[in-house]
Amino acid sequence: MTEVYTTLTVNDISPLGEKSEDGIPLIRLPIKEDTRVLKPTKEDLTVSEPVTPEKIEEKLKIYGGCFVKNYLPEEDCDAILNDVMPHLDAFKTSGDASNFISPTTRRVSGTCVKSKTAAEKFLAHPLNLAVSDKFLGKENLFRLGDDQVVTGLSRAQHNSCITFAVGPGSADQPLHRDDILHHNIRKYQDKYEFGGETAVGTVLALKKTRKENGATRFIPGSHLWDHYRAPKEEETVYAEMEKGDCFFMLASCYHGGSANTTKDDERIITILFMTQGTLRQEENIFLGTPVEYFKSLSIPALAALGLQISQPFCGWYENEDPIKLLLPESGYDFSQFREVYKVVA
Ligand SMILES: O=C(O)CCC(=O)C(=O)O
Ligand SMILES: [Fe+2]
Repeated sequence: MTEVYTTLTVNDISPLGEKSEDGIPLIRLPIKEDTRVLKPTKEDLTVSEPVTPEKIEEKLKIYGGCFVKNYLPEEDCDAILNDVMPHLDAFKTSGDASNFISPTTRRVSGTCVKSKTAAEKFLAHPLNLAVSDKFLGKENLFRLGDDQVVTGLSRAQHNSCITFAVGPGSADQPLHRDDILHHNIRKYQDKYEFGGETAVGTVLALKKTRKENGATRFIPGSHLWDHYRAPKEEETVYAEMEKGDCFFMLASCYHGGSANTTKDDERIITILFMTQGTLRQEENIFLGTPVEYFKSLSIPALAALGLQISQPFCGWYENEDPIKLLLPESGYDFSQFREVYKVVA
């Protein structure tokens, strides 16, 4: 293995104080030898039956992404589609000035508060909860006084859930990492290390997705790259899926929506991201959502939305865990601390 640096940070990017011919300021990036390219087959990337969180975890550690066939039944996909369709139809866009979202792409944010099926079946899917907790959950020990130790459990929580309808004529989205929103600066890794991931995504195909209609493309193994390596188109693999299949992806993995070169085949997917329970959520889904909606949800869905406290002290409302206040009849009790230990000298 070529020797690589592991200690550089974003501060090692130096502005040169000069501009290009078109007036854009120039910077210098550190150059590093990392030419690793993975070329897995579709089969390598697909989790075998019976699907377990451990099998998904294994693939994500190696490739940064993996497929789960028949993740949700067709009727759940149809129910989500039905719930978001009026919002999609009402969507007006002129695109994104930075070419990140094509003007021919319609999108609905807050899918988990616009579709109860999305919240209960997609967000609270046991595989999503288990896998996101594995990569994003935390459980640590903290001192109270001189001889007590408590534990605090911080589960993964909803970050964003957006339905995209990528229309014919949409262009390739630039390859990117979705953890840029948390300013996550990745270091080179030989082998996947837990602790540095800030988000885990699942892309659900609400219709068949294929290269021609703009399937998400991603770079297997790019979750192990440092902050400086540039993603190249020739390194990508297309996440082609049947309706109801899903693609798990670490946010540190390079990916992007692709060009839809068809005449009339809109690609419709819902992308859910989970984040750490101690980080700021990308979407503010609480503003504008009637409290009755939250009261109608199950405990697992509320917890996954971020309405369960992250032990010990993150996210409470009026000194209580929000779920206790939303569902007072449920007998729910999730205390501020998890367990108390006495220190053995
Ligand atoms: O359209 C897709 O498949 C991916 C979209 C995406 O990665 C994003 O908007 O961040
Ligand atoms: Fe993305």
